Amino acid sequence: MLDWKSLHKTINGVDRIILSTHENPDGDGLGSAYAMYHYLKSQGKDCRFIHISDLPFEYEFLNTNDVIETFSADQHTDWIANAELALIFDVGDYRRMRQIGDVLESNKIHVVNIDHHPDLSDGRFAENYIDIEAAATGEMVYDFMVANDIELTKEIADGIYTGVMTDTGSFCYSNTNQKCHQIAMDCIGAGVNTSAIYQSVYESSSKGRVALLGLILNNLNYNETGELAWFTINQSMMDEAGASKKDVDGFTDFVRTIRGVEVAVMVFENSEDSCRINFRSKGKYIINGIAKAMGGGGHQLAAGAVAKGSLDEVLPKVLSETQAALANQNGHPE
Ligand SMILES: [Mn+2]
Repeated sequence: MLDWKSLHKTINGVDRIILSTHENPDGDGLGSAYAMYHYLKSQGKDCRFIHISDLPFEYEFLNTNDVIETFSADQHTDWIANAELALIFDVGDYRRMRQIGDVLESNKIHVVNIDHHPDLSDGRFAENYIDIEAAATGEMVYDFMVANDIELTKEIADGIYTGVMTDTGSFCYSNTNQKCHQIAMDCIGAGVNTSAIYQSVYESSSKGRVALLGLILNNLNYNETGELAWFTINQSMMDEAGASKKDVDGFTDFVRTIRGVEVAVMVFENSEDSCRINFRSKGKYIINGIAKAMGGGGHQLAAGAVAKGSLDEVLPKVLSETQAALANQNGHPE
């Protein structure tokens, strides 16, 4: 059990608090920080929720009164420099805060990591609250509220529910358990409109996203056994579809839904010399070791990495690492 009362004490002792999450934020990071933001506001704290990316369209519903801010050095550096505490949610890796992490570090801010990703022992977190058993960081925020007898307001519950819903694939993935459903029940009790959140997140695809999905599905690749499926996205596909970077989220989950596919892999050409890689597994294979070998990390069945190099350079490496890992886990090391 994590000592959530101790975190509460830390919060009570300060006034100015920055909340943040990882770049390319997802529903868990955003929902967790949003829930905590509203608790801190209710306590009269001088807090701001600042992250490094643009807010994805499907999470605009969390942005009531424009409380979610995108970092800009001009607007935020001085304010962050005078913060007494930083609460970072779902980040996975300190570096995924980008410039916000640099500002925190250079001003020696007390940074608390609240996460269900494995501990990377990055010395820059002053405190770590890590629970790799938690289905979502939103579940940990729920634990914090319960441990400190904090009532779930509608806003707090909206954030927690969004985190748990998105990280469990709407309560379908293998990490879903009784507690996830208990949290959902408590959130509904607090007034959360679950179908409205579902629609905002999953039924608001841009036309560019759907066009890009069409291009991907026409160019899917399988290994001999059909257990591994992979696809690539390059800049010309992005241009042809009129898609933006955030449109690619969730494609790997979709490819995993194909019958017989155990592992789905995406290699996305971020720029001429950088690729973003996503791994998803149905459960037969553990894939975060592959992500780690590529310089990334994540959960056993959902992981990722950012690798230096062009698509043509990175793809063969990803495929050989993945094929080797699958063979190894089948008891046939190459
Ligand atoms: Mn998460």
